[in-house]
Amino acid sequence: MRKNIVAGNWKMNKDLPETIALAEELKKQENTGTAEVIVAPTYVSLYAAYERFRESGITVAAQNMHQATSGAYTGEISAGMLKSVGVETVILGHSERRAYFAEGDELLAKKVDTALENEMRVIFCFGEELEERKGEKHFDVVESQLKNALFHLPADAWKHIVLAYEPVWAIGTGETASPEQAQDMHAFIRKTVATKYNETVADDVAILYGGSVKPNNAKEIFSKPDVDGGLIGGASLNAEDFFAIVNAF
Ligand code: G2H
Repeated sequence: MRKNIVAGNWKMNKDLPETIALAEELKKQENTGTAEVIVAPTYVSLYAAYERFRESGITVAAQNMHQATSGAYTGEISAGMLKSVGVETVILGHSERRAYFAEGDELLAKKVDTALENEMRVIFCFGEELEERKGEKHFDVVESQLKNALFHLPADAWKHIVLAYEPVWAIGTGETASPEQAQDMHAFIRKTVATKYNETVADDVAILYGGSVKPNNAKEIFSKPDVDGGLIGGASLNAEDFFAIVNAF
């Protein structure tokens, strides 16, 4: 049975002292609902966050990683390095990585493989751009993103995959997909996974929604049957706001 997950993607925000301060605030919050809570600070703050959250019920994720295990890749971070600082989950394929760092599905497929080889859990992000939605290509785009980056995986690898549908036009724009638009796409994603694999794989995979989720819209979005959680950007930088979203489950 799939679980509910609320993950905070801090993006390039919060230096080390700010990370520690926010972690202390987050630890004061009470999780009154059913959602697993994950936060993704920047690389330099991961270990400090991991230490602060130990035994708090909150776990730490990285926002990216390199596809190679080690070597001459100046400026990059490997899966093994993440594991060595207590990080077991990695966000891959975020639209900002795709847009600003030219990450495409072929590269992302390699990153997914490396993460899984290192026994990490992957939060895999994908979603269509505004023009694609306007041109009614959004279902095709999403299907091809899944196919190209994930459908080479064997069925049993899917227990380590979390999907995060993030329509690019709703990211950081204040514009949210309506709960119905989110539900329609999430149901399509689940059906696509069921067609490629089987009903069990599709039923068990958590599908998060991301894109301007806030305390005032989380409950309605999360009430949809195929929305199993959220990947939260802006609103994850404030402890009360983030937990208002966590507790929308
Ligand atoms: C989408 C989301 C978090 P925001 O990028 O991944 O950010 O909630 O600020 O739209």
